[in-house]
Formats: sequence, structure tokens, C-alpha cells
Amino acid sequence: MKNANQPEFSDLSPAEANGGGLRVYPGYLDRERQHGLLMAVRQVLAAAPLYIPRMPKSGRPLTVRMSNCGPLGWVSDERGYRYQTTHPETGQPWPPIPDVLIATWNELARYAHPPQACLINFYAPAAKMGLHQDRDEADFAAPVVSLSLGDSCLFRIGGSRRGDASRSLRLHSGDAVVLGGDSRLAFHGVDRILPGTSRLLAEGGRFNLTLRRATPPDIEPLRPRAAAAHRQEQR
Ligand code: MD3
Ligand code: FE
Repeated sequence: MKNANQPEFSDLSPAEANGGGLRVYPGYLDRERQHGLLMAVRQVLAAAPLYIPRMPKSGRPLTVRMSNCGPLGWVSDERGYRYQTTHPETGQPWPPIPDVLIATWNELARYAHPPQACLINFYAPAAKMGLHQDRDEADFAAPVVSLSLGDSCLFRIGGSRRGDASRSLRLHSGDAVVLGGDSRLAFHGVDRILPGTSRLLAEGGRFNLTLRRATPPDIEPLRPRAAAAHRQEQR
């Protein structure tokens, strides 16, 4: 049951929830679009399978399984957290970001440059993600855009210091969240999955997709053809 005195963010319109750069779009994707996105995610995962990320130094496995699409992917293992161009197990480049996700970024991000990385998190019913900040990106001016598919979760978001007060909100299948401005460095995590709350995934659990910029636009590596044209212009 919801606490009637304490509205969840998802009860608020994007404008109302935008106290510090957090925008929540409940039901951003209708059921048909959720299914379309799920098919695109499954195609990505056929080429770039979910792997079990490990904690830096200790090598302790996370409970979330991960993959990526886009020019860069976020990975974690004994050597640390980082963005890289290839899958840590197959050694292959990440598959491209599906059009439906590029369209979502263009509609919600309010940022002039395209996403570089889409992290795919899969939470089995018992998986969770501890409170953390996302600080491996060199471009904090760009927002993070997130989409949820499958079972709902209890999501927690606080302030920019670990000890700051935090609030809990439920994220449901099809919800979009945009984290920008003050909220970009907010501590956040997934306290738990609420099993059986969606029938979208036959296997149960939850996918979360996060679209990000990893490098500032000016030091973005130029694509070979663009680089050639660029050198042409310089002469
Ligand atoms: C960015 N994932 O992968 S995504 C992560 O539901 C992660 O899988 C969560 O945190 C998940 O790093 C949340 C959306 C999100 C929420 C709050 C943020 C991204 C954020 C606050 C600041 C920066
Ligand atoms: Fe995060």
C-alpha cells in the first residue's frame, strides 16, 4: 500500500518532480512500445550477452547482470569501473543503440549530442543495487536517461552526499526517468525488485536501460570519415 501522506515521485507530473533535475515520466512507453523495446534488447543481448560484473579490487560479484550497446559500454571488474568499446567476455564491439532508444534520448534529454553508452541492467527477483553515485562519466552536463521494463522496483534516491536524506519511489515497466542538473550526482540504488508485478518478461525480473554520455562533446573521438573531412577543413 502506498503511504497516503507521502506521495511517490511517480504520483507527480514531470514538472512537479523536477525539484533538482529529476524528471519522472510514469508510463512513458505504452505496453506495445515496451514489447518493441524488449525485442530490441533481446537482439542486443544475442550479440552481447549479459555478464556478471565484479567489484573493483575484491572481485566480489554484483547481483545485477549487465551488458551494453553503443560506441562505449560501462564495465566493472577487479581492475575498476570504466567505459570501454568492447564486451569484457566476447571482446567484440558493443552493438549499436536501437533506434527506439535514440528516439527516447532525443525526446527527453534536452541535450545537443547523442548518447554514447546504453548500460543494460538485468535484475533477477533477488538482485539489488547498493547506494552509489554515477561518476565515471567525464561529462556531468549531460543527463542520464533511464527506462524500466518488467517487474517494478523500489528505487532510492538521496542527495549528493551519502548521508543526505533519501526518498523511495516505485519504478514500473515503461517508466522513464531523466537525471540532470543537481540530481546528476545524487546517490541512488535499487532496494528491491517486486516479483510478479509485470508479465512483460516471461522469466520475471527487471531490465533497466540507462543512456549516457561518457566523454565531453569536444573531446569525442571523431569517426574516421568525419575526421578526414575535419582535416580537409583545417587545410
Ligand atoms: C544517474 N541503475 O546502472 S537507473 C546504474 O535501476 C543505476 O538499474 C539503476 O543506478 C537501475 O548506475 C538506476 C536511473 C538513475 C537513477 C538515478 C540517478 C540514474 C542516475 C541519479 C544520478 C545519476
Ligand atoms: Fe547508478
